[in-house]
Amino acid sequence: MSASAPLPAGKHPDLIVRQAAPFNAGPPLARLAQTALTPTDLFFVRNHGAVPALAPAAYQLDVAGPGAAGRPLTLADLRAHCPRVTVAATLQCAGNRRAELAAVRPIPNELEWGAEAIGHAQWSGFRLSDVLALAGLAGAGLDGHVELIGADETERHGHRFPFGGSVPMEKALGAEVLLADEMNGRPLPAVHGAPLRAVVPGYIGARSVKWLRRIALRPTPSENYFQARAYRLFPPYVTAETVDWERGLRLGEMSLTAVICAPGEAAPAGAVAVRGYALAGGRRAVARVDVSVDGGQTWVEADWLSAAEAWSWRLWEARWTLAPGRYALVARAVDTAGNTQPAELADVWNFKGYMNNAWHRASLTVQA
Ligand SMILES: Nc1nc2c(c(=O)[nH]1)N[C@H]1C(S)=C(S)[C@@H](COP(=O)(O)O)O[C@H]1N2
Ligand SMILES: [Mo]
Repeated sequence: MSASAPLPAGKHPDLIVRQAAPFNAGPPLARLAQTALTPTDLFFVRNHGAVPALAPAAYQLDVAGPGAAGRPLTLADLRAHCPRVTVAATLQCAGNRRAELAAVRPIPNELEWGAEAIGHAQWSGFRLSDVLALAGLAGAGLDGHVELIGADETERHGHRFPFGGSVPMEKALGAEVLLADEMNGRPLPAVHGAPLRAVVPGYIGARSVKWLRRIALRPTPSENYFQARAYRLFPPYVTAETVDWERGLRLGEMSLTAVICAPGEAAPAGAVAVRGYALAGGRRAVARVDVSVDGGQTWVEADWLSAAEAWSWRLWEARWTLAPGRYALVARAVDTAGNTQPAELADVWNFKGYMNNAWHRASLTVQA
């Protein structure tokens, strides 16, 4: 890292920096697969603008909607009136694994993440449903959307505006959806959205809006650029030149994925352990991970290294005794609904580079 772009407070020097300013970085893959809970200093950071300086004592959250009290909420209000809850949840950027797609066909102007834009943490704070009730919005029903707007600003096409998005009301009222002020048992770090961020388990990371400034109930999804335009999924045959933005699928729940994290490019001959993570979208869970060392001709079922829990990835491991040579590793998951992943990158390629969940491949050289 250059002296002009220092590492944000509390972040690990081993992070792979994809962009220095705004700061975007994630951990080396081998480190990701080591612990079910990702240490905060290694947890990936995805920022669209500069980190806003928000003093906790002066912090105010605006809440708007039919019947809203109108008065902004302070952290003291939340702490006094909403029960504190803790949820372990995996956060994944919709752009995770974009580099593999960009190798198939270029994806200009987007961060080329490897498979490190994911992490699993314990988030503690207040249920969004309790905060809405505190603001006088308990009777809003299940229709509509909850808009979440941050305090950071970014620039697109000559306009400056805050990062934001929305979540369907039915999801927003789920007991797992939090406004968090703590991460892994410590105060939320500034780069991760202090003093208060949304955590929307099962959804793409972009909906977990950081530095939350405003919540609004709306009949339709947010008009914010990052909901209305970005984070839409297009088929491989649509390009930046031919796109009709309204036709793109608005991303919400994540898709099923599995990634090989270790042992890396080389290993000594003998016992070799292949490790990685797997994640199912929404409320679904991963049922099985298949791993191959011969490019998908033969498969073995991986063992679990972590428990099956709602909203959580699962770490897995498969072991072989391997002679010296080159091996083509492949991993794919199956979820509890029997869904599995597409084999080919070309089938999931899209010009924004989102939601790559093709079979994950890695090559391994076993040395004598
Ligand atoms: N206000 C704000 N919230 C945001 C972002 C942002 O740039 N600004 N990035 C989003 C995206 S795209 C992701 S993937 C997650 C990343 O969260 P993290 O940086 O804590 O890992 O935050 C989301 N929340
Ligand atoms: Mo993201």
